[in-house]
Amino acid sequence: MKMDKSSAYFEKACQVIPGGVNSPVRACKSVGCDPLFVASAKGCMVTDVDGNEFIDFVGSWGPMILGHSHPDVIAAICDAAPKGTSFGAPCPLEVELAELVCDSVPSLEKVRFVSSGTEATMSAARLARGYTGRNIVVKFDGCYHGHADSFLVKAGSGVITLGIPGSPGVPDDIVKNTLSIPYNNVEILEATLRDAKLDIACVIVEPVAGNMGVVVPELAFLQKLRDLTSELGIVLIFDEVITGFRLALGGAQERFGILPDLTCLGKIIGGGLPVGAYGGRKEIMDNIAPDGPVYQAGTLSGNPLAMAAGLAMLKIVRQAGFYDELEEKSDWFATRLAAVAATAQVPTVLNRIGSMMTCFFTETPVTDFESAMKADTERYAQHFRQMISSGVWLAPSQFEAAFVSAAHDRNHLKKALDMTESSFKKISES
Ligand code: KE4
Repeated sequence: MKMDKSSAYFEKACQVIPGGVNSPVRACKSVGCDPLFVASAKGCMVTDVDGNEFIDFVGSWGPMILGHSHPDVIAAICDAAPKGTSFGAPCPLEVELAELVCDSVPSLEKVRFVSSGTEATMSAARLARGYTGRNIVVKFDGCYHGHADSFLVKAGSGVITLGIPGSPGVPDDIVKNTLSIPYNNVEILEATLRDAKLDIACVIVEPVAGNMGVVVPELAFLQKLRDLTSELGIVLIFDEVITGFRLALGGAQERFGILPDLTCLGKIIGGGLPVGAYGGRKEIMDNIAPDGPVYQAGTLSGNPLAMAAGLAMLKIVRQAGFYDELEEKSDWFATRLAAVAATAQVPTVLNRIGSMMTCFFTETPVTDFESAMKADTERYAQHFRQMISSGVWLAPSQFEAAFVSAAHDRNHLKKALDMTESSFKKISES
């Protein structure tokens, strides 16, 4: 596969951008190759600067549920742009999108737009602390909520871990108020939340984990989480940056019928432009400045172009049958993917819900961070390299989700299955 131009861009990029990329996972370090530079993307296809074309299962890490460059989204951006790209003042598009988001997501009475998922989760945690007057944030091993200091905590040794810095530059006294405990473990969850020594402000959870690879929660775990946080006056935050408008119009909370106190959104709601959001009950949200004392702000929050793109995207996903069709297509694909793996005798575990899935190279069920870490990342890297060279773009990490979009048709999916079969054959022979 020709990569001259990508290589040249990467060399130049490394001179002026750390690691040559603006987000670490894009550097493809964990899959042992250099990144390809994208020239354009349309539908489910991505074209790199050397003219190579790929069937895309990354979808910009989730936003591209309609596929790339959807005509309605592009038209909305082109219509908004000549009217101005940023006002620093409220505009009608923000109200329209806020009304649509609140109408779509069951637990939302009010929503505040920001410019990334990180801003959304960071602000939601601050609001929970301000609203409860408590300090501790509980998260789960393997869940990722963006790069705000208090979330860069990795599980330390033992089962209940006081946060230890997950990155240099995050001072101990920031993370001492973050606890990371195992996902899907009801006993440890109850022991932690009932520990009277802990002044817990909130629990933040990915209602389906996407950042250790896809891990679907036991419904009893999520329900217990909801019951305990309600009983103990702890704010429950669903980080639906991935699952929002992905798993259903109302996200995981609609799919599972469990409503959080606050919800964080991102990715899909911006139609590919930088939008994040956090929202919830008026009683909590009215504590946010300027109505309340909890401060949060942003120059580009509610950006008119991003609002226009988000509105165009949401109007399409709200059309009758959108999620049924995506579910049917994703099920068709995942069923055959699992069969290909079984035939090739390559030990894999496929975790899927809706149109998000991860094929773990492991023999044991993946139900939490510990079991996810048993996956064979070398085998995944080999699979990634074989697939990219045969025109299928997967996430450059075993611990991410693959996404099916409305733009993938049966031919695209059949080609991906054929390429998977030949890749698994090579793996089983290696
Ligand atoms: P951003 O700040 O990257 O917009 O969103 C942070 C975030 C928050 N919550 C969840 C559940 C997320 O998945 C993310 C970001 N997701 C990663 C990939 N899984 C973004 C890719 C990247 O870091 O480049």
